[in-house]
Amino acid sequence: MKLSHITEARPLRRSQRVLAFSAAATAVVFALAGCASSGASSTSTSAAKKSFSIAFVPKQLNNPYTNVELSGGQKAAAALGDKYSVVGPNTASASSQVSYINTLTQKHIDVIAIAANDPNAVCSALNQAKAGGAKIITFDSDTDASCRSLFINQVNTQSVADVEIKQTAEQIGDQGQIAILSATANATNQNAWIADMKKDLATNPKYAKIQLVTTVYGNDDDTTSFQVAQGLLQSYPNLKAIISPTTVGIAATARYLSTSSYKGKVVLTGLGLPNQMRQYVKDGTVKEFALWDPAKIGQAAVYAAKALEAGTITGKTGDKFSAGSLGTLTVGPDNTVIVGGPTEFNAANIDQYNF
Ligand code: RAM
Repeated sequence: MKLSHITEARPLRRSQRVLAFSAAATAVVFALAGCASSGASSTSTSAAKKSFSIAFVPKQLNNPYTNVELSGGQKAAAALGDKYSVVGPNTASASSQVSYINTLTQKHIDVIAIAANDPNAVCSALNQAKAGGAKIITFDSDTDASCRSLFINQVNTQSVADVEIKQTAEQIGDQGQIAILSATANATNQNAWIADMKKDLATNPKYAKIQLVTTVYGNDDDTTSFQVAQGLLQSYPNLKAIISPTTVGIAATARYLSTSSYKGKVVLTGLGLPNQMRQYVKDGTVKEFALWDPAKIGQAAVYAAKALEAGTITGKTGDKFSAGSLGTLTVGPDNTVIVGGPTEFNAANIDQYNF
């Protein structure tokens, strides 16, 4: 199948699992089946349509995690015969997605699936899309609940916090200073995980001697994250561990630690892609980290979109839909679908994973 790009796009090439994006592209849209949208209104005819158009708006392009997520969406849309496209900013700042949403509204895309960089900054644009007939799904990072029908959450929020704190506490003997190196300050998913980590630290007596000294932001930019990690270790000479619940942040921090005097002394945990973290597990920089298969999020989003478009679900709690190889997924509280649980990676199992 051919990938075609529509607006301001530079040439894209297709790989088996991971889509490579141009670092300089300001807007990239590519689609299976030739084009992103037929231009037809979806308002009243969607249920009768044979196929629909879904556009993914990730937090940012050029993020390896995003690319794996999208590969799952692309595959599912191809399997279902639906039109798939991606458009989004190169940086994950709060309002960077707004203009892309507006363009999708003008194109009458049937479903917009967005990983929000900010819970509220995109809402008015999404509401306009909705008014034009589009259905709105969030994935990875939610908006305010009023701005979407459904949230495809990779994993239960509290379970992410629990695994992060557990892996960290174990390695520092349940005591000492720790810090969090997050993505952007507004990211809904990051902030939800951080809030639950703070709750764990405050309420579990086992963690009473662990002190969270600061949260810093690498903005899901590799260079910024690397520099912020470096600064963190200079500012807190007694730091025992860094938790980086972002794939960009943990990889950059691991790279910094791996050639520094902190290697093997300062613990690094967080959420990382096994393919990015493998070398740091093997060289002893990192002992354990966690994640899930991001491709499943893209897949779940496409199947949820299909069910919304067909009118078999509305996104209410208790709704069920078939999601291909993921089986039947159920909409839980807060119109949220949980795709799976976190997997813990270490030297013993990391070679079993390829994403
Ligand atoms: C980064 C992004 C993304 C998050 C993953 C774990 O790539 O911040 O939103 O879910 O890490």
